[in-house]
Amino acid sequence: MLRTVALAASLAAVTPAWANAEAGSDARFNELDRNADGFVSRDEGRDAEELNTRFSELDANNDNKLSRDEYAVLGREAAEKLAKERQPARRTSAAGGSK
Ligand SMILES: [Ca+2]
Ligand SMILES: [Ca+2]
Repeated sequence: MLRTVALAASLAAVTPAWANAEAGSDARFNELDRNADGFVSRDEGRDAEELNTRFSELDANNDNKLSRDEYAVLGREAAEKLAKERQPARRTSAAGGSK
């Protein structure tokens, strides 16, 4: 029982370590929000590669700017992707299927 709790705690502690100036991170948001109004406008996001094609999609409330929360979705995605990549790919014995 105690073991489960300890495992959950250690997992939670690991999460924020990757956050630097990567796409979706808080630091990156601050970088993009040049006028520091708490939103990344379309103009501010123009140079951001990660926002080029996804601005409208991320702008959940359609006010043409991304709040910290809306932008953070990118970070969550990146974290999930990373987690998936770290998991060993499941191999079936029937390898060699062509696509
Ligand atoms: Ca701004
Ligand atoms: Ca918005």
